[in-house]
Amino acid sequence: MKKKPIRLIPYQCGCGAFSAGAEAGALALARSGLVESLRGQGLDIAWWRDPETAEYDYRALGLKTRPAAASPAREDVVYFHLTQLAQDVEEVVRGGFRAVTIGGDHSMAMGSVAGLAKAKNAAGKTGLVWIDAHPDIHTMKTSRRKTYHAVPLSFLLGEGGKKFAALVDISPVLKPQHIAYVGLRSIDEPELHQIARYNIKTFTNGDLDQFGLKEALTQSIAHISKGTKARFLSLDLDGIDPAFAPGVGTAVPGGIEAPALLKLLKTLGRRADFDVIEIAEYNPALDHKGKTAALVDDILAALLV
Ligand SMILES: [Mn+2]
Repeated sequence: MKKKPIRLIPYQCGCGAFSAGAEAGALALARSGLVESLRGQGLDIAWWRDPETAEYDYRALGLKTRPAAASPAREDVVYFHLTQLAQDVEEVVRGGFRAVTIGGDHSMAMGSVAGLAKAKNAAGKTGLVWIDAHPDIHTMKTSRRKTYHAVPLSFLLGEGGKKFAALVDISPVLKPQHIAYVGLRSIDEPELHQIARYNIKTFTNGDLDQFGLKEALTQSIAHISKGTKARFLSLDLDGIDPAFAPGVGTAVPGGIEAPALLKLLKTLGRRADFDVIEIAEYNPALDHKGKTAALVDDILAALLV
């Protein structure tokens, strides 16, 4: 089977997180030679938007400083980038490419998943594997710091209100039975309630210890493939243990071991043939000598080469 060419889409927004830093992720990966490395491994791959010149965080709206958390200006920045990301993913997928979205805080999933659903005419028929320490299923009411990277799943399930629905054009984007969580280990009380209410397939880190990562990923991919016509993998780097991925804003000890994950992405991940692969929450300022950047390179090589 001929491999689809790949286009990388940057999400240079960190305003969905309480602390700044993730907005610099795509640019740092571009400068560390991600595309050149993957091309060297035989892939047809290029940036859809060059991170060097693409719209950057709050500066995209002409602001001089980062707007305060929970302010209307903060929402404007996030929605600006989400709109662009949703359009980019839709265009890239419609163009016959595989899309890889590079963040950026995890609010990005609201735009990227919506973009895929639109491109494939798959609202309510898009499957999502979500590898993360956090379920990101707060609402703006329950998120303690009112951050957009805490709410993407709720928004995609139809709890984003009129403004978000207008932004993505389709709502709800996802059905709860088409989602699988892998690697959760920091779940807030209101999120536990959401997961139970929606009955979302979940493998916590404790479950991974019990069943093994291979079984969890096998079941997750099968689960999200049932009754869907598009498949999305969203990988928050904090799902991986901070020993392997230190460059994240909200590190939680005890995560997935990178070597085991890479091995399974090469087999199960490749076979799953995800339409869009998302790498979220890379924070280069917190990285240790490019360790996390090198891991991103390895993850994409495992899935794509
Ligand atoms: Mn996340």
